[in-house]
Amino acid sequence: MRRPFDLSLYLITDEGLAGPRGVVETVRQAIDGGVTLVQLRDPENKTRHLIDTAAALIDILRPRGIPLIINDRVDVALAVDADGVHVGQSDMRTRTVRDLIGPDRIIGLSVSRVSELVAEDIDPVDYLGVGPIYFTSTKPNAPTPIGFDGVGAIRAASRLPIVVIGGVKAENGEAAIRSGSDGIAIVSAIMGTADPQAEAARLRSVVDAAKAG
Ligand code: TZP
Ligand code: MG
Repeated sequence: MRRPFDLSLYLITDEGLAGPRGVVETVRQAIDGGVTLVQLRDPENKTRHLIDTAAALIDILRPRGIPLIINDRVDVALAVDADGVHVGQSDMRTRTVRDLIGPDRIIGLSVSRVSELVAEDIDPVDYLGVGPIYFTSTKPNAPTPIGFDGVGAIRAASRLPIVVIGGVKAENGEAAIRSGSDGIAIVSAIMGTADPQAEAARLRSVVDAAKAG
């Protein structure tokens, strides 16, 4: 059975933004604020460092029932028994990811336009990461920003759960949910802030209120 997940407040790690506080401590504080899902994203570091970080994250997340998704690295996900893998348009094909990680783990796919909703790529996928909504210096080489109108087009074209990413913060969280998204994916607004717990709590209350309204 597919492992359950909640996209409401999806924290994506960034070691540079975490600074001396570190990724694991930043995540520990943020989950106390209400993060519902965590992705380890680290395109820079060596494999052993990724595995050590992933294992440390699982130690704090699993007792709370919060899944850990690994960006791109199927080998790292399997090495630590993570809950899923997130891939982009030029990463491993999703059907290959599914073959490797089995039926129970979660697969996320980044899309920025409707033309990327190709059936054979989408079939193995459990949720879509949609964006970037706005330009963000966290990923300056990301595709052209699509705004919330772009999210609406993808929402209309797919039944999969959606989480929006790219320049999302408390101020536009309500608009994100109104665009048809099931949650918000956040890097800098949590990883790069002085009080990750307080910021996560603020973001979570925006999402919960928008979903209730
Ligand atoms: N993919 C598209 S935009 C992005 C990623 C990983 C970065 C989002 O970072 P931020 O700081 O939440 O805008
Ligand atoms: Mg990738």
